[in-house]
Amino acid sequence: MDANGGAAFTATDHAMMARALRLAERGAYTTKPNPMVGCVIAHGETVVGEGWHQRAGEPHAEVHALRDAGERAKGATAYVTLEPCAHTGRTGPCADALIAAGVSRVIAAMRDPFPQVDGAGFETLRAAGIGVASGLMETQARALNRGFLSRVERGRPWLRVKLATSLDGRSALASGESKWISGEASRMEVQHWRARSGAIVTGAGTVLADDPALTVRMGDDTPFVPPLRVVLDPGLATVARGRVREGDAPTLYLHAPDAKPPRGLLAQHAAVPLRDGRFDLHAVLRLLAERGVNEIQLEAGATLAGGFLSAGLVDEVLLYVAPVLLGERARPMFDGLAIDTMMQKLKMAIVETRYVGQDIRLLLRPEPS
Ligand code: AOF
Ligand code: ZN
Repeated sequence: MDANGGAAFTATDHAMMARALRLAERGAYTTKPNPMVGCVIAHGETVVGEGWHQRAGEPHAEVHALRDAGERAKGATAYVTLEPCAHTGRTGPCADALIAAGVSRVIAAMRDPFPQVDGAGFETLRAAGIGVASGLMETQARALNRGFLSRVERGRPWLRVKLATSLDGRSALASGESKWISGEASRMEVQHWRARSGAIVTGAGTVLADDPALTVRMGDDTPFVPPLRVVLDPGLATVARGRVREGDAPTLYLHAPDAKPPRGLLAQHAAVPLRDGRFDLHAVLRLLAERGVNEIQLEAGATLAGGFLSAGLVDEVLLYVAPVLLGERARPMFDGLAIDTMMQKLKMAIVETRYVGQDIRLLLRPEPS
């Protein structure tokens, strides 16, 4: 964390940063692959400008807030949820814009680990004589951009497994049928989780069994950037069929190195190395990170979900438990977990619990073993 020069943050500072964080969140469905960023410009308790980053390629949060503030930015404090950028990407450096507008102080929630920024924004501001502090509500700011941070810091997207199960923990019938375990309210809500994701990942088995479209259908005109649909299909057995090829979102097929994409295949495709005859899941995540995916939502069967979990690559489980029983012949949530003793049990922390219609939604995070 950057030193804040020993400055203690006041209650007003906290209120302003909380406001900036709420503004940032408005970009949840549209900023990908960029982070969500919010900015508030204030004199004491008086807000004179606010803005948030709306879409990649469009102005950053600070630029919107500075435009909103106009002349009143002079001598003000700018609260930003992420270090102002110092690079010229698709937009000019925000640090320069803040200097030009004459703000006297910049308070950031956190440093931007993006290699082209990474402290350079703070340096530029300090060199211009502006007071800089960082670390205010950093925990909340990191949580907001856990996908972007995961991609930049770990080189892989944040991976959320979405599951709908029965009370007895079953995710599909033995036949593969899984429509519908959870209720309509849950299925509607899943659309919002899809909208914030950079990619929806599934397997060939799910394409054959369920024929999901994997598009976002929120039922209103909320703007969103469609997530990439990714099918893990080693032999490219499903490229000729499925709703996953239709609709307004791009589709990417990942296949084994020796699979031959059929001539005339319009969808994107890429080879991923295998390990013991199965996809190297680390390589899958690396490839998606390189393509700018911050957050993945895995909507697949027990084999793939179990594979990612066993590999220690699952960050979050979004679990809808419906009040039904499917019995012992139905499929489990995760296949392939080799657990024989209590010592080996996989622990999850419950982050959040709530009702959605008749279902219970749990948000879980696997605990380090
Ligand atoms: C900021 N304020 O509101 C955002 C920032 O392609 P560009 O030019 O939009 O640059 C994207 C990078 O800029 C992104 O990866 C992240 O490091 C930073 N995002 N920075 O000062 C903002 N969205
Ligand atoms: Zn910027």
